[in-house]
Amino acid sequence: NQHQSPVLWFTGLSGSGKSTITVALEKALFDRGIRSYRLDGDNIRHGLNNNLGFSPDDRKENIRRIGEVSKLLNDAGLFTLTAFISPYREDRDNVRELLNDGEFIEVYVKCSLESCEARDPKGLYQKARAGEIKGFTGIDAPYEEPVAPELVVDTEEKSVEEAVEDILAFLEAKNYI
Ligand code: GGZ
Repeated sequence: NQHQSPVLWFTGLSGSGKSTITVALEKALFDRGIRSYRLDGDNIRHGLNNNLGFSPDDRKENIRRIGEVSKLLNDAGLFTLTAFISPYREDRDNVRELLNDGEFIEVYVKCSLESCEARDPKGLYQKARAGEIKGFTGIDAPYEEPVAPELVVDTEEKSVEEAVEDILAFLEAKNYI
């Protein structure tokens, strides 16, 4: 099990901090000589998945494809860090099934809707409240919390640096790094 490259699957509401944490984690891993690759909306939803929107079916297909890409990156020996809301438990579990035991690390980026909405970095919650965006996660579309994630990172309690430290400590304890 030593130095097995995992897929770190970050899930949580919009504005919970998934992207920020994966960017900081990528750097921290790089500083330790570990190459990782991040998948997020910028390199997936604008490319491979640019034909998908935010309906339940499209989100399902979004996550399925990201799962398959993660498996390929993982096969190539890279640490893979994914930052998608991935609101449906079943879809996340399907990715878990796709990978070998121990290769899927579900990281729940926990942050209350109230805090995410207060942060509203892109003004999307405001638009969703105004009815300008329909089917926004947490407002009028569901988010199914993980039942048994490998890790929970509470971004109301912890800074980005602390979150990264916790993740590194987990990876060390489990001999991934
Ligand atoms: C949720 C939406 C929506 C709707 C656009 N619901 O804060 P962001 O902007 O950067 O993160 C959100 C991102 C979610 O894309 P994902 O691929 O992670 O979603 S999923 O896993 O559910 O497929 C948000 C923006 O896209 N966005 N419309 N209706 N987030």
